[in-house]
Amino acid sequence: MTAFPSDFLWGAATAAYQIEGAAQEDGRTPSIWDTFSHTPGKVLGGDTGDVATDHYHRWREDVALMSELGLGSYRFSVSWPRVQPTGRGPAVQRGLDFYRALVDELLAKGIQPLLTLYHWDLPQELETAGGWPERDTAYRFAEYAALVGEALGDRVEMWTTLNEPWCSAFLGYASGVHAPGRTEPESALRAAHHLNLAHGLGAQALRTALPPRGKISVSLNAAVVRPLTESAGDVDAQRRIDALATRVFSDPMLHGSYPADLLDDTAGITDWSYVQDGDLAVIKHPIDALGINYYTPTVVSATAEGEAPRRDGHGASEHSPWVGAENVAFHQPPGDLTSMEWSVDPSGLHDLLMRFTREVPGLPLLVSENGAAYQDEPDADGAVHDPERIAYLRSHLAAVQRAIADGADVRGYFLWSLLDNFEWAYGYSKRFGAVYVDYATQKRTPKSSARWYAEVARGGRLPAEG
Ligand code: IFM
Repeated sequence: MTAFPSDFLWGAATAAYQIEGAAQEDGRTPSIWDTFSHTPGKVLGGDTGDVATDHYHRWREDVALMSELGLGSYRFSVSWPRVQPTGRGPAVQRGLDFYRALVDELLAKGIQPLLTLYHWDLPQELETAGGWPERDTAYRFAEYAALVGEALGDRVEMWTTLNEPWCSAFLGYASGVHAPGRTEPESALRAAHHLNLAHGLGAQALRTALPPRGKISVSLNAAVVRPLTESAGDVDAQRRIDALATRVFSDPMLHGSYPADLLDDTAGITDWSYVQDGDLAVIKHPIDALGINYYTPTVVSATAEGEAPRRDGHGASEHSPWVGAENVAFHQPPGDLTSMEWSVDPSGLHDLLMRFTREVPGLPLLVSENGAAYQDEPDADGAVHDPERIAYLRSHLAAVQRAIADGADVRGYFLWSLLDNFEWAYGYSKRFGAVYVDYATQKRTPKSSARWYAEVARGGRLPAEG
């Protein structure tokens, strides 16, 4: 196997609500995920992020683990309600101090921080004021971006505005399987626009706050959508879902316009009049890299007359996240399944990297999330063997390598996730970590995949199989 580029970033990723815990400490106030997870019936088993993996208290141990695993970079998110509890006004110093200490420890160990500003934990007060469907939330985000940028810009070089805005908009406001759990199609589209605007305003604010070496990106869970057949109906279903999953964000962010077909498809739901003059120029603010989060492809078809549309794998809800495309049917793609019942298909990652290589030549790409959940359990000796995850990582890293050979400028790979953690509506039932967490004791045990990944990171190449 040939080597990856010598400056390739080998990382792992997490998000604040999924790992930090300490939900009520040091001035933190509830986010929409605190409210949602404490609402009976919203999260499997009634799990919450109150304690999570207790990273807020164990961060030194976690950084030591990263160092032991030879990681070159760590992607984490800042909890907005920890640094700006009401979503307005001055920052809470204790909140900023936590992230400053974390970053300093990372840097001391030679691990580059990649800081995500928003990984879904909107301060509850902002949701009470209307949430992402309201324009003001985008201005609040820009203010928060400036606060964090000014506080940490001297030591953090790589910044991400939003993680997977699709989930925030469409799972949060259309299907309601994510916080805040609203099921209002028009609100989902308004939220999508205001998330786009937040990205643009946030990028502007960061550009002002950061020193010139600061780099700004956004992470999209751009979808790989494949038609079940080449029939006109199935190809049209693919187009609709691609518009709603990917182009609703990537077109304004990268090209400064909304896709005309999306506007047509959703005309019965909204008139898009909340897109104000000048918004698209703000949203198109230049970025230094595009983060791609990829797990599995999607296969769609048109629904036959009288047939009930089959739903996708984004949680159980009678409300579709695919507003304006509710008739599209979703099918299980081929391939082995992870415990999320997501099929394993690394060709999708190659396809996505090549898509954006063609669409925005010259824009560096990061695989900002990729990984798999399996039902890992320690054996009698306490070791956790996860050969399926190693196979998943190997095949997806090989796809990245193929994309690089085909001309994609991929600068790094971030395994999701460093630790087992709170998997949103699935609570703690899904384990994505390279490191096993015993939630009763908070003991961390690197799985075999963590050791394997450490070897990859150290050598900069995939080891021989077997
Ligand atoms: O756990 C999530 C993460 O928060 C966002 N991307 C997908 C992961 C797995 O579902």
